[in-house]
Amino acid sequence: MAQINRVVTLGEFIIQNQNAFPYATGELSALLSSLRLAAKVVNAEINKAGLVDDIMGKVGTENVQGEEQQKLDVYANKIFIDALEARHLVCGIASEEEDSYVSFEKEVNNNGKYIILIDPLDGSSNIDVNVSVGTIFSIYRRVSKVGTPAEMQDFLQAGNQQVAAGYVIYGSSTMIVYTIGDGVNGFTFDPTIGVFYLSHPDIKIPAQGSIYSVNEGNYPYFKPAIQNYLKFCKEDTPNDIRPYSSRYIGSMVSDIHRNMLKGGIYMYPATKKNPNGKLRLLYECNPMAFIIENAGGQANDGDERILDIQPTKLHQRVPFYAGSLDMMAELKEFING
Ligand code: P6P
Repeated sequence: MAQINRVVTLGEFIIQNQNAFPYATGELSALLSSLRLAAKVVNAEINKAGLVDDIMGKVGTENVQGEEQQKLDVYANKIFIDALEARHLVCGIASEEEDSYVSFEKEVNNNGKYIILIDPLDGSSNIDVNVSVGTIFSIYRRVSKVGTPAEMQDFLQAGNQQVAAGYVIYGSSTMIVYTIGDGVNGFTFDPTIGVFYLSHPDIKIPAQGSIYSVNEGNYPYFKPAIQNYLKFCKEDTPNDIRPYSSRYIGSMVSDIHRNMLKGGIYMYPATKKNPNGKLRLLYECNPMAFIIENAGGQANDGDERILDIQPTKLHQRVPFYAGSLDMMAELKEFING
């Protein structure tokens, strides 16, 4: 339980640190507070999922990825889009749950200087089995003319142009973790007072970790270099540094959050089913890469830095390797041969 006299709330923290935001400071506060509000609403619904049948399970539709939409996927998508549209700073949104980007055609939104990319509920297939899930968001300044509707070019910016990125993890406790490019801070939700307070200041991922996260069921489809790295992770060594521990819960936000706090590497290589990898560059890999690099880690596609990849499609997928510096260096040695 937070000690009131020591609580720094998310709202206070944003204001205290908004001068680090490279643009109009009040705008970041408004953007993050709308995301905070939406996170509280979605959190309340997720926490009921075990009790209220009508919000669990599948809608019976598929998203553009061909993935069955969970009822909470669709719900979370609407909550975040509505919350961001209402703040007028955002001229458009792209979401995993929307075929194309959503341009807020209202005059007041056309004057918005920002666009947001979002995975409203990542790992949602885990909801029915009570495994933690997350929301991932990525914020850019628009490149198209202010006063006009959002354009595709606003969404196809390289990850190194992000002005902010973060995730919400709906787990044993609900947290918001975000960066504006000057470090990473985590805030834990106290439902008794309805406030996110600073619980994990200046998160830094340990340079050396001993956790590797990958779906080993795809092992037969991995390139030999990745297979050899996994064998390396499992080798018995006299100094007991290895074998590493395998931890993978099928919810990227949770896997990466744990690895960021304890040290580790998360991998989603290309597979037979997903020859370009499964994870989406714009609203999963770029925001998580921005966060991990700001926590002192690395993220690449096996070759190129994730944040330097020039996107060509809204829902494009990339292989994704991210985590502790030393473990990423070990992996690189296997990839380079
Ligand atoms: P697999 C969830 O669908 C997700 O996008 C990530 O959150 C997660 O790490 C990965 O896919 C799980 O995929 O193929 O291992 O079930």
